[in-house]
Amino acid sequence: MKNLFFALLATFVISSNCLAGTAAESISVSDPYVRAVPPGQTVSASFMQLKNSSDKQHAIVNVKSTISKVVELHTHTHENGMMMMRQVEKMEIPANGETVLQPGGLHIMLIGLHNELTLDQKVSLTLEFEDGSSKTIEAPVRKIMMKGMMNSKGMMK
Ligand SMILES: [Cu+2]
Repeated sequence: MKNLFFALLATFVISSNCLAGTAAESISVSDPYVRAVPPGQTVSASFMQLKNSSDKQHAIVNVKSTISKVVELHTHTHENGMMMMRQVEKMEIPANGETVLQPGGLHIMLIGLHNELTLDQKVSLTLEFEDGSSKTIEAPVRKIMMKGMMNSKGMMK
């Protein structure tokens, strides 16, 4: 009950804009998942939707996880007709806006997986924000169709 009271109070304070909350308080994460990969593949990626309920722009500046040796923030760019991945310093979430991490766009790259991923396994990811706050989420492993990334022969472009 006490927690509910504080949750309601926090919501009121943030929505009334008297006091700006931390990035972790302002950013909500929905539908996070990690892409299932074939056995032997040691690289995967995580996707999710990030919503900012504050009047201030926030950004993810780092992600930590024990699932892989390295975790990087990536985006995709088209160069000479090829889809290339590129590391980015941060992922911005605009004030009162949304940023979507999705196949073919922004993603959290998991490099050097320590173990094979199993379907529905929960992967713990800690999102670190520009103001030093952080949020830990559980992203289940899911099979995904690489929508829009296959050509007519079903090959990756
Ligand atoms: Cu990548």
